[in-house]
Amino acid sequence: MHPSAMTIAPGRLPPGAFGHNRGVVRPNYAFIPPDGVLMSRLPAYEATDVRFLAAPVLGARFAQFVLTIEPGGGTRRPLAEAGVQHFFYCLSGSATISVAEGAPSELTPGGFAYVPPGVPFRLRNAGEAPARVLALRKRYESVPDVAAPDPIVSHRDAVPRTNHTGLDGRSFQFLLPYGDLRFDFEMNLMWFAPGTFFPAVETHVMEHGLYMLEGQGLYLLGTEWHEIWAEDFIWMGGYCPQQFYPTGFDDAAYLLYKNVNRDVVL
Ligand code: UGY
Ligand code: MN
Repeated sequence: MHPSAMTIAPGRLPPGAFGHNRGVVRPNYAFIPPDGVLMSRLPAYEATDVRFLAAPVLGARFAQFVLTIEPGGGTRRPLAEAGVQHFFYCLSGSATISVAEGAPSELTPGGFAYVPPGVPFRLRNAGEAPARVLALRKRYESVPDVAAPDPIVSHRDAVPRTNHTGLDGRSFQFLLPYGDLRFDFEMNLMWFAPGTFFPAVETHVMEHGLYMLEGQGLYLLGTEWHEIWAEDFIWMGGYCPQQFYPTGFDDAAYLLYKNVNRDVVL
């Protein structure tokens, strides 16, 4: 009998936890289901838990994490980090963000914000339920004669769905302006209808942070396939071979970080 089919008394756990971790951590990628990601707190936030998904200690050159902000919680005061950009994507609940001198905006699920390097922001939960916000911090790679980007606060419903591949069932939402050299990373919603899949295994210099939003599938990392579903996270370092093969009856979607628009450092 599968442990999930057993009747277990309250306060007890079914057998099967030992040795059944879907997660793996390899030198150039990591597959991280949420179950084993423990929480911490951040000094700049109150009534807020943080769960780090990617960090330099893993090999990533950025940090990605989920904030759970209790009602009345959030940044203690305007927070600004010299040379570091922030990106926020609301997963559930709602959070109020103010960037620089801009008016406060409500981030509801699918709402997002880009905060340029060094620009102060406040992120607070004025609602009555906890807010879950996927967050990313990346050191800005400045380029002579290219200005840093302006702040963005928007919602995925305001971003067009495109498909440059010509393949049935694929679609993309580029949450940050695509091809704009001021930005040194992309945050892209990747949509897959049942039946579609990557035409080839990708192997590229860019790094990824992938947060699964909905649906399910099989993900190739290096030479191993992993079954993936909502709330799983993947870090892919540069040149990690990767392919996605959706499964199930519904669309699959993930939010994908990708560093772009910069030369390699020699
Ligand atoms: O654009 C990309 O690099 C994307 N196709 N990779 C991915 O989804 N793993
Ligand atoms: Mn890729």
